[in-house]
Amino acid sequence: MATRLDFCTAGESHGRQLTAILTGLPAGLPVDISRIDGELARRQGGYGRGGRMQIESDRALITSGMRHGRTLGTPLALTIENRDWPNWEQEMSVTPPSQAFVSQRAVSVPRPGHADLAGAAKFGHRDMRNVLERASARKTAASVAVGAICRQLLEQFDIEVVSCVVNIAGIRAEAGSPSDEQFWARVADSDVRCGDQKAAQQMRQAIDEAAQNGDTVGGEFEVCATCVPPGLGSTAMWQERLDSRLAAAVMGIPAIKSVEIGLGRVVADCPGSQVHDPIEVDRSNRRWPFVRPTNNAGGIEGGISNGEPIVVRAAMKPIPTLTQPLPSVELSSLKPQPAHAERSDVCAVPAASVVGEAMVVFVLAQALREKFGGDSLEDMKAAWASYWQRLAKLWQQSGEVKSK
Ligand code: EPS
Repeated sequence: MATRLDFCTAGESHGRQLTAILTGLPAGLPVDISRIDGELARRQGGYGRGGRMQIESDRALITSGMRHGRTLGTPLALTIENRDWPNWEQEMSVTPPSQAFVSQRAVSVPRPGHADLAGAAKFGHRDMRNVLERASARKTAASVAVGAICRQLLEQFDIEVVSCVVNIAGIRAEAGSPSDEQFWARVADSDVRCGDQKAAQQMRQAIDEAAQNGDTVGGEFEVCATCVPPGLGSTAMWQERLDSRLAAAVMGIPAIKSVEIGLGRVVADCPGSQVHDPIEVDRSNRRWPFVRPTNNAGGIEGGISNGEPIVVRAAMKPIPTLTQPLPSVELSSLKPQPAHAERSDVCAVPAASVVGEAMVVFVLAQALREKFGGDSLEDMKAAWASYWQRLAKLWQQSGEVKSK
């Protein structure tokens, strides 16, 4: 369906480029391309990244779907070059390499925790480079570029999405409230994307220690979306629930092992009186007169956005490429051998937090397109205005809110 916002990406970590195709954008959306590169730069940063980020300097090239700065309502295609590609041209050639070429980088000892072994079994590969190249989180650059475009759609409706790191290697920090501008400025300035400077320092130390020990560390990030209208998602079908879609999108980021909305797993330990958010009325807000003193639901009730900030938290496992490798098995001999090791990151939680933002942005933009439809931004805005008018009328008719 043309109005269904969707995207797919292609590209190997050390191949020529990443490609993304994004369908279902309305026509007439202004897109500032420099902002895509800004988001790509944010994803590239972060304390604990390996040598690869010194090579890459990601730039998105939009090749279709736009004219004179605005979307056409047709599929939008973009590419991001891999600057490491010239070092891998023969190794990653899409055509058969010359006969003289002997791979120095064939991978035959799977890394515990990586897609290597399961992927070799699934696809029938002997050289597990054929698995790891696409399993690599390099592809998340394409998702972030897509998110940067979808974010510009959300901004047309005043919806904002931010994220911060709340745990690295077990060192925890609180997420700030969405309105705490100083907190978010500290997050933006922090190379671990943490707004608590003391915790950030300890996080850096933990990353340094892991690097010294040939080890890696994981952590958690939190994404928060504000000004999301009530009514996105649905309770009708499991696939339509906003929470199930956010969970799938964030779980789809490489290395994510858990996703929580609002209070998350803590709901299991508490009585209903301490979990559910009371409903109060603020009569000065005519179109949405409901106020919640708490937001344990993380902005979603029954799979539908309820007008409160949407809060998604995810846990990332430590990266499986260890320079002090774990025991494994060489696949052709089945003899024990330390796992494959190559250049990698020690910690990618700050980058994952930026990717998490992009995925939440995408799901919200998709749900927004579903609710407000239309072929152009103008159509969408008309549907948006009429929805808010309908809501305002509903509360006026119920006698709860007197018109001014
Ligand atoms: C990755 C390993 C590292 C990361 C890479 C993901 O790359 P390389 O093997 O080339 O050193 O830096 O992430 C990126 C390239 C990126 O852009 O995020 C892996 O194995 O998943």
